[in-house]
Amino acid sequence: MHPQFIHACIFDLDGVLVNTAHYHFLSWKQITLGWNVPFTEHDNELLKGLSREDSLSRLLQITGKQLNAAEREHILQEKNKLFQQYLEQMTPDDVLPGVHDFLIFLKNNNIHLAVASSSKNARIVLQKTELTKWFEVIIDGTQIKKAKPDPEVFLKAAHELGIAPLHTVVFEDAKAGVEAARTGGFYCVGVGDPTMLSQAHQVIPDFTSISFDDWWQSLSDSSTQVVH
Ligand code: B16
Ligand code: MG
Repeated sequence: MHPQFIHACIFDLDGVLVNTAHYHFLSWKQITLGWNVPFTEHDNELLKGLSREDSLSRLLQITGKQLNAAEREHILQEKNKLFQQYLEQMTPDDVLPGVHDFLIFLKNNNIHLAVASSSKNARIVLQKTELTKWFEVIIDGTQIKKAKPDPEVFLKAAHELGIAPLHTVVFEDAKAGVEAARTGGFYCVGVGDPTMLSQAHQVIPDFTSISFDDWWQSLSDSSTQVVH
């Protein structure tokens, strides 16, 4: 992909634009403490990007815990209550470092911007962190039938922007999200740990550790690479 062919960037929300990925972990952690079973940040990597329901299914697999349908429903509500308590305290300071500067860089290059998140809380998060104004299109967990790793959320965002996946870069911090982006035919930049995100075309640690101009140029090489 050559930079001149990029017309849009689509951002995952939790873990890419804001630090809510950690709040999801803390909420699930509190649930598992109640069950008296171990659950680590490493286990949590497998839940990232999945819908709330799919996250619970994966959590049950990991911990070996069994729940009936009513208990499942109760836990889903409890987890969301815990998560929403963290959201209450969110401010623009929760935007991850380098994000604002990167959005300015993209706008200066006339790139269209969208958010594509599995979260049903995405709009509250964007509002609390004052990020809403940056994005022409926002697709969240309430607008899709199939969550990541299905590409629906990204395809819907690209469709609403009116730009083909071929001309769009997706930024993702989750394995399931990288898979979704690649299945949808997008160029995918992983944000975080290269060992977890090895299926991405490129992996960057975060938005503070790259030169935006160098990154822009690096898109010319479409083979998998890690940008330090
Ligand atoms: P909610 P993203 C995802 O958001 C999170 O990564 C994932 O951990 C969470 O389970 C999912 O949203 C659902 O969130 O419970 O708020 O509906 O990374 O796709 O922006
Ligand atoms: Mg994420």
